[in-house]
Amino acid sequence: MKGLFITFEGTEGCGKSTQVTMLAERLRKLGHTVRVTREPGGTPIGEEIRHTLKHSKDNSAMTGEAELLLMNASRAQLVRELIRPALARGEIIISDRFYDSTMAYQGHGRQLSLAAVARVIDLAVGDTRPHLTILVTVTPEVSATRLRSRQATLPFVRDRIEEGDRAFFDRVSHGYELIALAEPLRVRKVDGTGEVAAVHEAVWRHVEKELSRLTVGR
Ligand code: Z5A
Repeated sequence: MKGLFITFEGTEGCGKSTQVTMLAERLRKLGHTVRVTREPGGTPIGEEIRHTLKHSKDNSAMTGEAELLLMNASRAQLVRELIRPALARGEIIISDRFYDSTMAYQGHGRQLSLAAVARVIDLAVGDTRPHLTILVTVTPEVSATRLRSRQATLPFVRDRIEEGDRAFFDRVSHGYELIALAEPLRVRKVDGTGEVAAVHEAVWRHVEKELSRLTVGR
């Protein structure tokens, strides 16, 4: 198999982005070609969709269905413009969120039909599926504390999705648990509450196994 596709998932503030950066650096030091991306976004078209989804001043009335389709419009572009070509070249691609986010947030969080969500995801990704997904878990309290401390250092930017209530985010967390239970070989849970370096070592243990199994570009 050419290339390796790794995704990171979890609730906001769990530490995914920090871990994505650390993993990419470690893999590059070992000589691998690594491409990092994120969802929604990752391409010029996807980044415009991201703005509409999160920050556009006129997005308050967005329906769950529109949100589902926009997430997957961004994803369809990312898969074809970036992920498939990178995998075909034998590179390692790391994405900060992918379709498990849609099952967790639009399926479980917004309570859309899980079957309909799965159909839309199928159209967006086809057979482009992650080889490994790291689900970083933290309690809602840890997540809130981290987000507060980060917000204190940045100018305020309204984010429509973060305006969801506690029940919404509880359903999202529960959704992630169900996803991990359903696909234990692909989705590996990592406790995100420890020190950054300790979390990275736990992530690395899972990634290392994939590296020895796959032929990836160097
Ligand atoms: N969404 C969706 O609904 N459906 C979909 O299909 C997709 C996405 C793909 C994207 O938001 C939103 O879109 C997201 C889901 C939804 N919505 N929400 N709400 P985003 O891309 O802007 O952000 P995010 O993905 O939610 O994550 P984040 O807020 O950027 O956080 P993070 O990446 O998980 O964490 P971090 O930035 O690495 O760390 C947060 C802070 O904690 C930071 O100050 C770090 O320095 C600190 N940190 C990190 N790790 C640690 C440890 N271990 N100890 C202490 N402090 C730490």
